[in-house]
Amino acid sequence: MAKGRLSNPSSLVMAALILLTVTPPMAFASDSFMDPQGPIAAIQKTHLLRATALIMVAVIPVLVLVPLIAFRYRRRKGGAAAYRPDWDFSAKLEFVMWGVPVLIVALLSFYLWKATHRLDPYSAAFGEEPAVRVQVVGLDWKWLFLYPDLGIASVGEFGIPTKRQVAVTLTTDTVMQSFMIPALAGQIYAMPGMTTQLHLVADTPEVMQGENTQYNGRGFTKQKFRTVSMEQDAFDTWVDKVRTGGIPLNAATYQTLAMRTDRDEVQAALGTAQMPDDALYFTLEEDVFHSILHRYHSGEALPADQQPGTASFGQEEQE
Ligand SMILES: [Cu+2]
Repeated sequence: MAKGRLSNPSSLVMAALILLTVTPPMAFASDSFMDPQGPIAAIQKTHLLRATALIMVAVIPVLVLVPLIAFRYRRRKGGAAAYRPDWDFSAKLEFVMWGVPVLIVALLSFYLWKATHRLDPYSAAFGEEPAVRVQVVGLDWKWLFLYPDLGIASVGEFGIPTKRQVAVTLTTDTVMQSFMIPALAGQIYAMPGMTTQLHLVADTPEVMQGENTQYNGRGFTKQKFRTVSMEQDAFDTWVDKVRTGGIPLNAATYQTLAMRTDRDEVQAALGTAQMPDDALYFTLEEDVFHSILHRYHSGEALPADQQPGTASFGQEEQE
């Protein structure tokens, strides 16, 4: 497009389209429930489309009738429209005007009730095999994934097997955060000292974007991760890769990890050649998740220098 022709409205539209299609690194990762990669997001999509269709039953007649009525009953000489100044009630009209919305609300409530129960993040209703357990810890500004049964942990890359239920338990070791993998399952909050749960299933091998959707400071925009669903064989290989390439997740490495750093900064501090450029691999010896959780359960306020997310725990580098 020639420079200087942007004043043309169609060029502006073109420019907007080009901006939208410019590809950031994650652009090929599925990142919307409108492109579902698992049954939960698929039900969410159906639910949205169904609700939209139902609401259109009320919206479309209004959009069509308002201009029609305005045109038909406009003031003009010799108009054909009936003039009835004493008219004040129509049973037929009242029936339609109240009946249709009542019906729509009833149908919407029914489907909402069904979807709410079917998609309960706490229930494990998808798949027969036992779930893969993953513990997720929100930090400034990354998500830590702990696989207690596999003895591994990762940051920046969330590997899951396909067609198997993944049971996620979440907490944070800093402020409240909101965990979401749009293409797989909806948003759930994580809070310090508490746990929440989410269940995920991926249908096919795919790379999906996951994120934090609750603003929490400087590194917020970088608090994203790749969710990689893999066939069971590939998943086992990935687990081995994390185990052999990982560094131990102990008090010292956790201290570095939990500082107020975005993923690139913590990568620079802890990354090794055995890890991808945008992920950290750890081996897990202790029950890190419960020691994180229990630090908030003493009944006493946590000293500031032991609280990730505070300046005295991990002073940010001044620019
Ligand atoms: Cu809470």
